[in-house]
Amino acid sequence: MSNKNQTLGEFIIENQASFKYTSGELSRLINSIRLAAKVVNHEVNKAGLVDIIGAAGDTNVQGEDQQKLDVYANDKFIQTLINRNIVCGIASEEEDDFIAINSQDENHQNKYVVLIDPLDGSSNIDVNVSVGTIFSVYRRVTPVGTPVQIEDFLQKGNQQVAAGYVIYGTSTMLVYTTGHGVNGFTLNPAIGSYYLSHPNMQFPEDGKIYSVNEGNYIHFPQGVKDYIKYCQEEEGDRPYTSRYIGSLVSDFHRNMIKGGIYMYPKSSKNSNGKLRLLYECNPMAFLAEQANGKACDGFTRILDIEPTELHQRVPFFCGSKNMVEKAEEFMKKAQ
Ligand code: AHM
Ligand code: MG
Repeated sequence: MSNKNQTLGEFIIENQASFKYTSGELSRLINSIRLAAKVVNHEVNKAGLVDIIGAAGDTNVQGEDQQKLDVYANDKFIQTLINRNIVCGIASEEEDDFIAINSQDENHQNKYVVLIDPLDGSSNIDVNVSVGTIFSVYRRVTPVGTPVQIEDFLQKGNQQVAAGYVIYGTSTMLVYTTGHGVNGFTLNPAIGSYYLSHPNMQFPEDGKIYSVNEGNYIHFPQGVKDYIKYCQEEEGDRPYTSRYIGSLVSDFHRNMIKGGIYMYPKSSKNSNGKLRLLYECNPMAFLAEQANGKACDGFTRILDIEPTELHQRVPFFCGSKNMVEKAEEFMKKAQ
């Protein structure tokens, strides 16, 4: 039984037997993410003190400015996973292509690939707003001992074996699932350990918060406009509250605790929205479903979408079940 004094390390050991495949590899993987997250957390927290913030001058594959901390977080997560020799491949939102690990070594028995958004919402760093790391884990589909291939990464979200995020907020939390519910651990910075602070997290079935960048309103599809108007109507428990941080992990985390919906729809400017299926939407959708919530692209379950490329974008609606279903209803009606 889980208890609130339990550390993440103890929790992983205790729950290892309930993982689908019990070689201990997945436990070691979560362990290295927890370690890298501690290092990144330290760096994020001192961003205001040292001159580390600001664009690094590079642009990532989506043509956006990279902040220095993005690069730092990307390097830390990749290095930790490579050094600990736990995975056979990594794909990162900050890298153009996937990385094959130990691809020359036939004895290399690692079965898992990790997809990661090392520092999501990084445009918020220089204004001291919470950012996060998002990760997603799959079993490779090509034979163990051979170099990983693109198809190991282009799997549907319903094949994920684990997913989670780290939120670097007023406190730092690691929230993850291995398909047996969602648990949240808070870092005690004095000791350097994560404690189970939020066991069995659940989205309330209904919520009163909607999170969307309303600046894009005129570019949204009619169904989204109609749903937003519905949220604002004076009726029953409406109008709902509008809350948008612009940091997916933070908006999701709040909505999971309080009840709400997050939307990044397509628009006349971005035909597939902004968020990436593999690095952002799939892991958050897996977490949402494990927490009794729901995630879709407006019509289709996110976890059933067949990925066609690493950096693919999809519209994203995610949160409390009844709210997401209501949004779907409006989308369908307006079609
Ligand atoms: P990023 O991966 O470049 O950080 O972008 C993802 C972020 C999400 O965290 C956030 O919800 C969204 O972009 C905000 O976008 P916008 O400023 O267009 O509303
Ligand atoms: Mg991102």
